[in-house]
Amino acid sequence: MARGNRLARLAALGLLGVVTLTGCEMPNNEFWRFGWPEGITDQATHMRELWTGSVIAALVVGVIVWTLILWPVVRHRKRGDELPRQTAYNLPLEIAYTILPFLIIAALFFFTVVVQNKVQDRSNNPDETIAVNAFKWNWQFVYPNTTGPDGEPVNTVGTTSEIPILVLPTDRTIRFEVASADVIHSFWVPEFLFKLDVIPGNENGRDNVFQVTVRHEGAYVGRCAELCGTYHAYMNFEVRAVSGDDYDAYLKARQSGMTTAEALESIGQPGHATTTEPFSYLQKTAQTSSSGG
Ligand SMILES: [Cu+2]
Repeated sequence: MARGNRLARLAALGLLGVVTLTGCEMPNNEFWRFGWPEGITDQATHMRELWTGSVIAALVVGVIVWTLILWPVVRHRKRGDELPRQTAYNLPLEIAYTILPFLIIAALFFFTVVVQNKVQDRSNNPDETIAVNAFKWNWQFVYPNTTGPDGEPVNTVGTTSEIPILVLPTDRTIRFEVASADVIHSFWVPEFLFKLDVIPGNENGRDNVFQVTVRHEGAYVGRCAELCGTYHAYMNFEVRAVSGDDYDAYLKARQSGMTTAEALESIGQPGHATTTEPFSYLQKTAQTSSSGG
């Protein structure tokens, strides 16, 4: 009787875990994120929900395991010299021990693959395509569907004295095609919760491709996440996510001949990076502090 009750309770808890995992929307606040950083893309939202669901499932399993440990410790303490009933070689129990963890792993694997497919999905027709070129040690961002005054597509190149700013529209599907001119770099915007290795040598295939939909306007730092040489640490850029209208106005301004900074200022944005400093600035600071000390 009591055992039947317990089993029913275990099953109910397991069911709760599954329902929680399959639920369309996970609660999103500091507590329910369980330390997960808040991303700014749809893809990041899927990843966060997988994390929240996984932690809830782990806690459900944890509570069951803690109960199974603590309950015998408290209720079945040694009461005398009489040996308690021996239950070794309990076949049904051992089968359950084997199958249950397998089911748990299968469920986690299933939801991981579902989310991975969403994150890596590039089947949607993108609204915008941006070509990213990585080189030692900076970035070039090209808007291939535009034509600047020189007849070439509008682009922004970083230098040692200027952080390249990648202007992106919110609420549109953006396809990134990343290429490297030399060694392996890695395109990483921490707020996307995503990084992609930039493998050189596939200019024709453009296999380094991913898509995101950004949902929050703002300035976010971007980095190279692959140790690519001497100045790897200074290979930063900035993502400036703006409204679709501002994005269109920015591209129009660039096509009319404005620089990145001028075009950004024309849509009411700071013309220079706000999230990170260019290499020359850091170098100067280092020199000043070492000569001062
Ligand atoms: Cu790099």
